[in-house]
Amino acid sequence: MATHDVIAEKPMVTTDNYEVVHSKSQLFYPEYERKTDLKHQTHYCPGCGHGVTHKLIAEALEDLKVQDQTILVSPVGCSVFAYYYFDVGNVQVAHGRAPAAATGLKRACPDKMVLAYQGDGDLAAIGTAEIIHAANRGEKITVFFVNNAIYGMTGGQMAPTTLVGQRSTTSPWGRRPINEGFPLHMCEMLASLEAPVYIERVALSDNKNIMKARRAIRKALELQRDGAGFTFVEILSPCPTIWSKDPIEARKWVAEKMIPSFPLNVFRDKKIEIPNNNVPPHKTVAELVEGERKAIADAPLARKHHHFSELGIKIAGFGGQGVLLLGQLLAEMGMREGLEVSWLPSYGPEMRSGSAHCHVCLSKERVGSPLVSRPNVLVAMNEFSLRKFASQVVPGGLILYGLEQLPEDFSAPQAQAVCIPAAEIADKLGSPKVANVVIMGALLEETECLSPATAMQVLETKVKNATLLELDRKALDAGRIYIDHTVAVGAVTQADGFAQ
Ligand SMILES: Cc1ncc(C[n+]2csc(CCOP(=O)(O)OP(=O)(O)O)c2C)c(N)n1
Ligand code: SF4
Repeated sequence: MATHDVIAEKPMVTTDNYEVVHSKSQLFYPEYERKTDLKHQTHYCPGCGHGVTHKLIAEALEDLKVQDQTILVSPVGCSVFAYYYFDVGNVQVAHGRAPAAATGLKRACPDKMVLAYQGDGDLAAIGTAEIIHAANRGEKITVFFVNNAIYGMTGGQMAPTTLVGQRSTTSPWGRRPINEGFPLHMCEMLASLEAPVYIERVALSDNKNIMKARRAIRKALELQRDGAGFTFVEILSPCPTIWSKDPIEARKWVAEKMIPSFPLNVFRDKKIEIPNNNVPPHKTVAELVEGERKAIADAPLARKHHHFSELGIKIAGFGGQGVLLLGQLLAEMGMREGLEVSWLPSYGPEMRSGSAHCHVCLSKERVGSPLVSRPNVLVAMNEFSLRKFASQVVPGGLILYGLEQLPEDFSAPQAQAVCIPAAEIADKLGSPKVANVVIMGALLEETECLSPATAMQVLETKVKNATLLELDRKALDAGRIYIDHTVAVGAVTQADGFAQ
């Protein structure tokens, strides 16, 4: 009681056998944001482990004198309102994302104590990836993991930690490993990683274990204060309401059912040295922004009279053919010529050799949408893309097909089609990789939308290898020359891609 104030406004209630004393850590707000008659108490159900865990954390922070340096990241779940109680810096994040948010906070404010507070649904279901990667990176945060073997807030659905045989609204016959798998043991999983410095599981089953929980919570916070590394305390915690038990029975259930499945243990307690060699040069955000601003200001801007007010280009092919890069180059060229531009990639999960396409807008006005659903120009680097997108091309638009001739049964009467065997030309130049630059040359020559000189400027800034740059220059020229000397312009689509 020495360090914690007795709340004066509530009179002490005397019962026959004992006095009820409302007391709480000074680290809690004096009053909670609740209805007037509930301002002295939390919203947690009687006997809920969240209340006890809050008290243990608050007392530890108070005793460590770190209230003003603490940032608490609250989860989604019954404890979502932790920020109504803890008088510290508070952030409330999306479901499961506390370790990711805590990572950012700690990296931005390394001198602060950053705590993530999470339930088992939050941490071990929707947030599994975040906790594993934060632990694996050895983020210097403390995570308090309140495991009550159920989703409390949403009315008792099965959690990853629900015990085998335990009933929940989504496992009404009891959890069956054959159907729902086994409970996840987060401490054991995290202890298989190299970076964490402290991992302990404790239980709120009886006073002795609550005292152990108190020690574990303090130890984790002390380690963070001393800059040690990733610390994690799992707290087996009663949820009397969802378990349909009174608070005493619920505590017994923690002891008798939960602890055998989730053994209490210190899984990790050692100082870990994470190698910190090869440190990249550090720049502040201001320096980075300034550098970027200067690069843009220094870039030569070739203001050019463009014959269009807006040009939508769709570039499609297989992943690996450089279709996305071609779009980026065009967008960058557009910027250099003072146009508004956008570039929007779209590719399947397979990336390399799967189909990929991108949308490029070049415009004199601000771009309304980066999506090009009715392109003026379609660059199709393979037959699949040609067939897929040709019908989208606007009447009078252009199809630039990256093969020698169009498929025999193909027609897109609304558009002009020009064929250019880009891969073949690139091969002859010495590398199939520059087929996209051959196509770029053809596109610039055919549409005159941007200047070839700007194309070379952009390539010069992107391609550092002199041999490759020379190859790109040749590819650009080859594409232009092919259009000038080999292709008849003004054609309507014929099977061979040439004019009638
Ligand atoms: C993205 C998203 N998905 C689902 C939900 C619904 N939801 C709210 S709390 C919760 C589970 C909370 O369970 P747990 O983390 O165990 O916390 P407890 O309430 O038991 O303390 C779920 C699924 C949500 N709010 N947001
Ligand atoms: S439902 Fe369970 S976890 Fe939620 S406040 Fe009530 S006892 Fe606590």
